[in-house]
Amino acid sequence: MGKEYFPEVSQPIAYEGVDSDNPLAFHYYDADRVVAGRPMKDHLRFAVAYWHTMRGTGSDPFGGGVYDRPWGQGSTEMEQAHDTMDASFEFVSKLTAPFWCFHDRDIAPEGGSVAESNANLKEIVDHAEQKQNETGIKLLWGTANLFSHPRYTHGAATNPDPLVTAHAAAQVRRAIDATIQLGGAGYTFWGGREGYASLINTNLKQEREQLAAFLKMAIAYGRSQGFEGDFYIEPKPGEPTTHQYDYDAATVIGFLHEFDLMNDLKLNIEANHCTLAGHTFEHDLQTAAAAGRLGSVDANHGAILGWDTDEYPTDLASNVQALLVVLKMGGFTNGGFNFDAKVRRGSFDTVDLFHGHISGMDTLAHSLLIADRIIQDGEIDAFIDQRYAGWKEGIGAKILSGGATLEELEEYAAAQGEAEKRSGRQELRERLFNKYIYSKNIH
Ligand code: XUL
Ligand code: CO
Repeated sequence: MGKEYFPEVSQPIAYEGVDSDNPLAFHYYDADRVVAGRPMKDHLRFAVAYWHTMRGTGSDPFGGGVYDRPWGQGSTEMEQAHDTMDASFEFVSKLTAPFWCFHDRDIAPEGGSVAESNANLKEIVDHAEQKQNETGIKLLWGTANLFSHPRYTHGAATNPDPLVTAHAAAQVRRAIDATIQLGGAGYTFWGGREGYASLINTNLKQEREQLAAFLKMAIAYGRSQGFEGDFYIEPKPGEPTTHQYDYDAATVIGFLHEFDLMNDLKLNIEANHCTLAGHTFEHDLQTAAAAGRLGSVDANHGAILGWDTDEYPTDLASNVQALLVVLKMGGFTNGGFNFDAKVRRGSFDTVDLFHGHISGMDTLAHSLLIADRIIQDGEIDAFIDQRYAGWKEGIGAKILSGGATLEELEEYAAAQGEAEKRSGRQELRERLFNKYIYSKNIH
């Protein structure tokens, strides 16, 4: 074995149960424990995001990097890239997460030409493939960074200059190749700078057409190369552009319908993006799942700062609702929970990367247990079911099936008289939901 980057964790993180006081142990995540018919690890399919975990510097809008990572000390960028890959697989192995995720430019530096960038990427992907084989860690999804390079300032697929779009296409082609070589279960498109700041200088109609054409090209390429995994699109309302074309789950579903892409892409829903859009995490998850298009999740949390702070998920109530959606759709196919999360600027130590991930994994494992109990108890579902009982038969069923008319409904309303006012019992439901979180002692 080469250099050890995380000597503070000598053994893989183990499950020790809720009574453990060991911070470097799981208190809820017990990978092989069977819940709702499958092991926890297969429900949750945890992935570590290379960009935040390995390449995060602690920079924020008010100051540059503050971490001195031991894997960033090599004398050339390629040497650093190789060291970072080794460090990453050591981290993910010790964390016992089964998957990782990356952008092309996280793992290998951009070169001075398309050919050099491609060669850098290929060299590091070969290294990653060897590490995957050694450790058994798999790739949840790959993606291309189409937002950091200055050429992408006005967008990639939606740039006014098709030469910029061609550079983006070159990157996506090779990122898909890399994903295929690494056996990736998915490939993600996040909008990056696909949006605009002002309509005064923007052709909105055409930019959306450009984006659709680009996605179609990329999907056709992936399938022609034998990629059988899922393609995801990840909604986000703003940041970096003021108006992103992939604002939220509902907007993306409309876009997919408009451009006949509904069968080609699923959604990768990120918690902090939902809250930035003015929704809850569970709202966007339910919206995607209702359309049959929930593919994967970027797990994180955004507090009150008002930007995409990518904190580790710790909000049990919200994540229980997330797990309810995932369990009720029958679990992920190719997706999973990718920690698109980072340690705070002041969390300087490499051990903080473990604390963040362990915290997130335990939150989601605990949420899984609670969601499973809620489904088994059936009380919450029974209440909702009862609330909509009128739609199961008679006039309700007729409306839903498309068999009713306005004239017929007018007649029905006139004959029945006024509808009864029925309480939605929100306050009671909230209290009963909280019992699952706080007082039923589920572990
Ligand atoms: C940005 C974001 C990305 C995507 C992948 O907010 O979430 O990291 O997940 O490009
Ligand atoms: Co994300």
